[in-house]
Amino acid sequence: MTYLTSNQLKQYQEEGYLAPIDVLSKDEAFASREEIELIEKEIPNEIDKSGRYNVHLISPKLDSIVHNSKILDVVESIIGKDILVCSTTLFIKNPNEEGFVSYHQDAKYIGLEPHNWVTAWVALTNSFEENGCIKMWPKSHLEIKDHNEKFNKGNLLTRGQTVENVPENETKLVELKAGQMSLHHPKIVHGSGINRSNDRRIGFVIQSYIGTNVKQTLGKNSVQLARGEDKFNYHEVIKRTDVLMSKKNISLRNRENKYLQQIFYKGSNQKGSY
Ligand SMILES: O=C(O)CCC(=O)C(=O)O
Repeated sequence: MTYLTSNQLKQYQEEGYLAPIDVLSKDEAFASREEIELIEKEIPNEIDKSGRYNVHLISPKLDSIVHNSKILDVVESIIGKDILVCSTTLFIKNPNEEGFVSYHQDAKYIGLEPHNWVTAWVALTNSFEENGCIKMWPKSHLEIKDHNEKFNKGNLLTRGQTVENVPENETKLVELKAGQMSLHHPKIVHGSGINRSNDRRIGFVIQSYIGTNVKQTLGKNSVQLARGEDKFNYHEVIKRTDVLMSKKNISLRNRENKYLQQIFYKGSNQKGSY
């Protein structure tokens, strides 16, 4: 077991994020990429745009990342020993596409309260400045900031949620090799630029690991127990998969993704493509 050291924990608490952390081998990361690409080939458009959520429910390789004990040890250091998984997102940026992520805070629109949760961003390809890695604004996690909803072209966020006037000179690149992860706090301001390389940039994001005391205040999320015990039982529990693309799990995933869309667009009269 490799829990965070007190220095690493201090860094997370003070800066709002922590990286890089080695969690998968390069081969494991590549095998997960291959499974994603197989799904893309077998069921075209299934995991595009608003289908990018909860792919771990139909992919055994992504399921095993979500329940990876190295990741859970680190997560336990932050949110405690009772851990639920509450949805995942694939952030894929293809070369020659305009995809970017505006600066935002996850806690502003995800509905998970209290903020006893953490997001794990696992690199399935290298993620560097050139292909649009995440940029964090250290120490910005101390308060919730105003966001504009821009629904702007190329923005990979559902409503183009944007914190304006982020001081670029204070932001830090989070460069990761395939198999490494970063962790970020619910309130840290972060975003990313476009992919200027010749290969895809794939981030598999467990968004998020939540303590069992966390409620979904904007709608409904089902969960999986990742570690420990759930004494609160606030959420419906769904099974893990060991079968690739099973029909049953495809429909379960569709149901979960409809719940997510209701959360993401709550109170909005405009619908984006994610
Ligand atoms: O993958 C990216 O570039 C951004 C991801 C993100 O916003 C997140 O994980 O919360």
